[in-house]
Amino acid sequence: ATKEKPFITFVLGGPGSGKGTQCARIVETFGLTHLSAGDLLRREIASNSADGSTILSTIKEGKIVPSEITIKLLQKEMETCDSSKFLIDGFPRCEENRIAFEQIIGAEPNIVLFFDCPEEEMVKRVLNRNQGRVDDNIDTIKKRLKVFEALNRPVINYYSDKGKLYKINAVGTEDEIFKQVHPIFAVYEA
Ligand code: UP5
Ligand code: MG
Repeated sequence: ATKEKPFITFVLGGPGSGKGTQCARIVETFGLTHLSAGDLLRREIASNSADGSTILSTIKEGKIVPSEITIKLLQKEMETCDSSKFLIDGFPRCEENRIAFEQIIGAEPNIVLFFDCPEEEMVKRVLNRNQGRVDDNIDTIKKRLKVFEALNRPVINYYSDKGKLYKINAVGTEDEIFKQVHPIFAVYEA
C-alpha cells in the first residue's frame, strides 16, 4: 500500500534543552507521532540486538551512532505506524545524518524546531534528571555539548538558510516554552 506523503518535523537542541518534554506536549495537543532517535537507540541496547554494543559504547562517549543504524530504526517505525505525521526528536545530529536520511528515506522535513538553551541550564537539567541514563554524568555531558556545538550547529544553519527553522527560547517554564511552540503547529489545523 502506498502511504501518503509524510509530514516531518525535526526537533533539534542540545542535551537537556527540553526536546522530549515539548514533544510530549505537541503529541498531547496535536496528535503527531513522536519518534525519539535516542529512545529507539536505547531500546536496541535493552533488547540485546546485534547493534546494541556499538550503540552503548557510542552513547557513553557522547558520540554519534552510525547513520545507517539510526535511520534503519526510524524507517521501521515510520513504515509500520499508521500515522504520517512525525516528530523526529534528536535527529539529525550532524550533516552526514541529514544527508543520509534524505537519501534513504527520500524526504526532507517540512519544519525544524530548535530549542535554544544556554549550556549551564542544559547541564543543570541533565544532572537533575535522575533516570539512570548512562550518559547523564558530567564527563559525558561535556562531550555531548562539544559534539552538539561542532556537528549539530551546521545542521541548524542549513535549515535556517532554507527558511525551515523555528528557533525557540528554551528557558522558562514548560508552559512558557509550549506557548512558543503551539502556533507553529496550530496553523496546520486551520
Ligand atoms: N526540563 C524540561 N523542560 C524544562 C524546563 N522548561 N524547565 C526546567 N526543566 C525542564 O529534559 C531534560 C530534563 O530537563 C528533564 O528532567 C526535564 O524534566 C527537564 P528533556 O525534555 O529530557 O530534554 P532533551 O532535550 O530531550 O534531553 P536529552 O538528554 O534527551 O537530549 P540528548 O539530545 O542529549 O539525548 P538523546 O536521547 O537525543 O540522545 C542521546 C545520545 O544518543 C546522544 O548523545 C548520541 O550519543 C545518541 N544518538 C545518536 O547517536 N544519534 C541520534 O540520532 C540520536 C541519539
Ligand atoms: Mg530526549
